[in-house]
Amino acid sequence: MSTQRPTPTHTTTADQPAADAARPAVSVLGLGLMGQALAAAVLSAGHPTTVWNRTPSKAADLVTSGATLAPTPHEAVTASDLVIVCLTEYDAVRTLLEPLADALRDRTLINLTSGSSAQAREVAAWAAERGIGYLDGAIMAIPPVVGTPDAFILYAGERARFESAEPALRALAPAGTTHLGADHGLSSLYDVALLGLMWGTLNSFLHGAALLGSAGVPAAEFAPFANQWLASVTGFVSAYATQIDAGGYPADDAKIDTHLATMDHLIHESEAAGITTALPHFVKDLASRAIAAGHGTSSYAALIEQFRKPDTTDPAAPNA
Ligand code: FVH
Repeated sequence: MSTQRPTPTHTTTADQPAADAARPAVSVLGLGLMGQALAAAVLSAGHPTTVWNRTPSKAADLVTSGATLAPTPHEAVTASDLVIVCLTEYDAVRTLLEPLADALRDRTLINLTSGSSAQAREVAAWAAERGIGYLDGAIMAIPPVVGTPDAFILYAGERARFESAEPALRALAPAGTTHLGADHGLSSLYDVALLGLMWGTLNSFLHGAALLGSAGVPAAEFAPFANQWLASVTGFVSAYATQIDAGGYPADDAKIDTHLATMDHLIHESEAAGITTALPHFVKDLASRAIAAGHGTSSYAALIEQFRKPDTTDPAAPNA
């Protein structure tokens, strides 16, 4: 992943271009690590940019680069039709925005704070009741990547609202600005689904690195093979997605029975190396349950049925 970050153009506040249809004014509330990157990206793209932060000193670099620091959140909101908010969590967003409802009316509010789908839908309902256009977004990038072609940001909410904001939003993710659908909860759901994918993948890499490390293999020697294998795994993802949506799991590649035997090898090698077996045991448990449900000769995609079940602690329950 590239860590290139756009360098803000150095202009004085007086040089700040007037808002026009192509580059409408944008306000950014919240200048943590991410908020500063968001504001720098819109500023670099030529949008007149107003910023506000509870701790004003965090705006110093942006102001040097040409942003206008609003003394109050109300003044930040009224400076632009497009208002981006990125705080630590939703409760802080609600507390900040509640007294600004009148000022936000008829503007587009874009919330890029991480939270749950329920919180996103709740803020959307609050905004709808007050005549505020609302998009909820999930940033799939770290701050240095914002504004580069590697960034992608997923938005949920009314499509027409997204389309009118899209040209400005492209400043944040020039090659990855996507509308998911009208349900405001979708961005949060995608966010955690993708983060879960990342953690699952990284945990498996780390387990493999620990296993190979026990034989004196440096992680840097394992990494190229891990990356090559991950490229193959992306092919499995596409093929299994088709099977999941079709509700049938023909084992064109390997049966779950075959996977299970190899999972035992991973457990035994981990035991022999003196490293944790928690992850391979979890993986084997899922496969065993799928086999118990009659999917021994199905493809690996049949495990979806195990993921669809709630957890239970009752050993007599079918999912236990
Ligand atoms: N940083 C990242 O890589 C991830 C990438 C994916 C998306 N996340 C989410 O972005 C939200 C903000 O994250 P951040 O990295 O900018 O976080 P901080 O640097 O800690 O900045 C937090 C800002 O929130 C302000 N703030 C917090 N509570 C309040 C409040 N009650 N009232 C007003 N502002 C508040 C804080 O202000 P201050 O402490 O500077 O005065 C910062 O501006 C987050 O949801 C990530 O999950 C980032």
